[in-house]
Amino acid sequence: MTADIFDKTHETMTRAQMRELQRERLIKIVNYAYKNVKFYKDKFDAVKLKPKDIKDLSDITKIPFTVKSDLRDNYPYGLSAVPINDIVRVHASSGTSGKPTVVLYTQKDIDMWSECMARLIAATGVTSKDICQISFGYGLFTGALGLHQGMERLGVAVVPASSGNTERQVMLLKDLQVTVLVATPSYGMYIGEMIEKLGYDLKDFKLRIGLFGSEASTPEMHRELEKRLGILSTDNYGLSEIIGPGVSGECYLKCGMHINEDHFYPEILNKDTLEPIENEYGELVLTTLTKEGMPVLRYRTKDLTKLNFTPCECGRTTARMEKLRGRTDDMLIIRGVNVFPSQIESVLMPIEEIGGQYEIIVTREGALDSLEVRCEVADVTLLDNYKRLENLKDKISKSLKVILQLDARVKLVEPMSLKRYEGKTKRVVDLRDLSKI
Ligand code: DLL
Repeated sequence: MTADIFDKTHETMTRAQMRELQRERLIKIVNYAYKNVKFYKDKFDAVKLKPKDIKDLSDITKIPFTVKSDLRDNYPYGLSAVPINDIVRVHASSGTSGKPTVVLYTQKDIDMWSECMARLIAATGVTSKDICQISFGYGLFTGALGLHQGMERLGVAVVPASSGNTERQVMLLKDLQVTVLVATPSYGMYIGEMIEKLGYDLKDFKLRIGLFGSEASTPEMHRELEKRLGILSTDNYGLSEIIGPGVSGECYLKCGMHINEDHFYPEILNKDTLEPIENEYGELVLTTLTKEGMPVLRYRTKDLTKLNFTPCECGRTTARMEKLRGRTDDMLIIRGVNVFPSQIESVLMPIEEIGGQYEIIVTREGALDSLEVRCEVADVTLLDNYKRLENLKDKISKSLKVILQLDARVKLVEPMSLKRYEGKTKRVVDLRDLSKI
């Protein structure tokens, strides 16, 4: 398999050329943000920083961070760098509480976003001959329209199915001979389960590539998606505050997510000291280098990853970020041990006897934290066989113990009994705060 490079100029630059372009664009965006957004002027003035102090990429560390609450505090239009008549689109991120964080785009931003998406889509092997079903929810969420625009930019036929009504999703995939699926990995898994439940054979479908993103997923989860859907399953990453999807994505070789780093400048910082680090996992901090409507300087994503600057065998030279290990705020501390949900997922996915969905429940019994992992058995008859059930539970607990260094209670439940989500899945239920009451 190969994949066309959509923008040879920007995706195959030498490191020196890329750094020079980033330097020029950084200087420009810093001056632009300082001049047009009061929030940035105030932040710079508070630390006595002038735009002219930013001469080189390394000077970026002088710039104060931007965090999610800055967007909320300036709700809805406070961070706009242009008058409202130049804004052509408003999106918002799905906040769990309070006001959403609103993000703004000019037409130039939409064009840049579409180009960034088209690059990442082409890198997976998708071409204008493909038919793509978008099973992200359309609306304020950036996922659906972001992928939609990129697909159209590449000349792909788009089926804007949106999420929900999973039986109908399967019908559309089959009848319209869809070749590319876009969804969250967990919804992709649900669609795969529905295909099986409806008694179809993979031969009834023409699916060949999946672009999954918007939530954490392990390589094991992608292998499961490949098996269930008969596709190449790729991961792509982004966040509303920066643009939406389109920040980075895997090429068909799946060895890290290529960052559109001529538009989004990445830094990796030690998550505690916030000092720059190399070749290590840390918090990803992003700066938009070209965004016009709402430029964002040094945004703390809270996402943990690591960068690789070596050119990829696909021909692209853009920096690659490792699949996300999780967010700094996803990490559970259970009896003093750090646990990422992704570690649990990587244990569960390869186990044949269980399905692709799971739930993690953390409670506090007395002074002690307790971890329960619920998973569905693949074959319901197993629930009637006590010995096989106990053996399977034992096998899962032992594998979890090796990875987590922690005892977990395993609960096996009926197929299709755990809650399914059509967007981002909530895998963790942490009841510890409640149990303190
Ligand atoms: O989820 C943008 C997006 C849409 C990306 C569709 C990819 C595909 P938000 O709703 O603002 O934006 O959520 C952003 O989701 O900070 C990560 O924690 C998480 N996230 C996004 N993509 C991935 C991924 C969209 N591929 C937040 N792997 C980010 C792991 C991801 N986590």
